[in-house]
Amino acid sequence: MNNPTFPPDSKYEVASIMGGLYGDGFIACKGAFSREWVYELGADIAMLFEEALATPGGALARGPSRYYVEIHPERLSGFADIISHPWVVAVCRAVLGPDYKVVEAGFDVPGPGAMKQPWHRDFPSPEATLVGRRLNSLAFNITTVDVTEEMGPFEIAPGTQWDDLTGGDLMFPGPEWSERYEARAQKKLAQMGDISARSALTIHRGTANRSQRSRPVFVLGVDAPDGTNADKHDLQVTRGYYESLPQEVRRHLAARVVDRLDPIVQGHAIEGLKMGQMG
Ligand SMILES: O=C(O)CCC(=O)C(=O)O
Ligand SMILES: [Fe+2]
Repeated sequence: MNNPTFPPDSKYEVASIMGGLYGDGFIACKGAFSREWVYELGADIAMLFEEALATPGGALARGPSRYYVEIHPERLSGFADIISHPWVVAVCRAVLGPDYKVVEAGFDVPGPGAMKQPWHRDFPSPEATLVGRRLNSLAFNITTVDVTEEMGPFEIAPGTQWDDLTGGDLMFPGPEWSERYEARAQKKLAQMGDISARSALTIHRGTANRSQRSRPVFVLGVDAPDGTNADKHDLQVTRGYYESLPQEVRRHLAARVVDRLDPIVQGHAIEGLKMGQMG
C-alpha cells in the first residue's frame, strides 16, 4: 500500500545504515527537520525542563550543571513527527528489525559550566552484543541548538561499541583504555534539524560547556524485541493521544496507555556521571 509515512525508501540503504552503526556506531541525517520545527522542540523542552527542576526528583543530575529528564512523549508537540520520520523508521527497521519498540523519551541539558564527562557507555553491553555480536538497541539524538566548540559538543570514539570491558567497570572503562579513546575521539557539531543515531554502547562523553548557553538535546531510546532497556523506563501515553496515532506508529510504542499521566519516576541514573572532570 502507498502509505506516505512509511515508504520503503531507497534513499535510506539498509547496507549503509548497517555499515555505519556496526562500523563507527554513529550515523546522522543532516537537515531531517526544518529550523522552525526544531525551535518548537526547543521551546517544549525548555518548558519541561523548568517543570522538572521545580519537581523534587524531576531531573537527574549528571554532573555539575548537567541534567537528564525523562518525559511523557505526548508533551512534545513533535513526538509523532520524530518516530514517524522516514529516516528514523528506516534505521530502526534496518538494525532492530520490523518489531522494534520505542522505550524511552527524554532530554539532556548540559548547561554553562557543565564539565567534561568520563568516557562511558550508557549501560553494560548485553550478551546479544558481547557474544552474539549484534546491536539490539539504538539511541537517537536531536540537538535543539547549533552546537559550537565552546558549548562542549558530544564526543564519540567510533567503533568502540564492540569493546569488551569485562574485568573492569562495565560502563566506565579504566585508564588503560583512555589512549584508545583519545586517539579515536570525534566531536559532533550537530546543527538544528539534524538527527543522529548511535549505539549507546559506543564509548562517548559530553565535553565541557564553556559558553553562556545550554545545549539541550532530545533523546529517543529504541530496542529490538530482545532489548531490555524498557525495564529501566516506564513510557506512558494517554488513551486520547494513543488513539490519535496511526496504527503503524502506535505498534512501535512500548508504552502504558493510561487515563491520566502519572509523574515519571526518573529511573535512569548513571552513578558514575554524577561527578564531573575539569577541562
Ligand atoms: O552531552 C551529551 O550530549 C551526552 C551526555 C551523555 O552521554 C550522558 O549524560 O550519558
Ligand atoms: Fe552517555
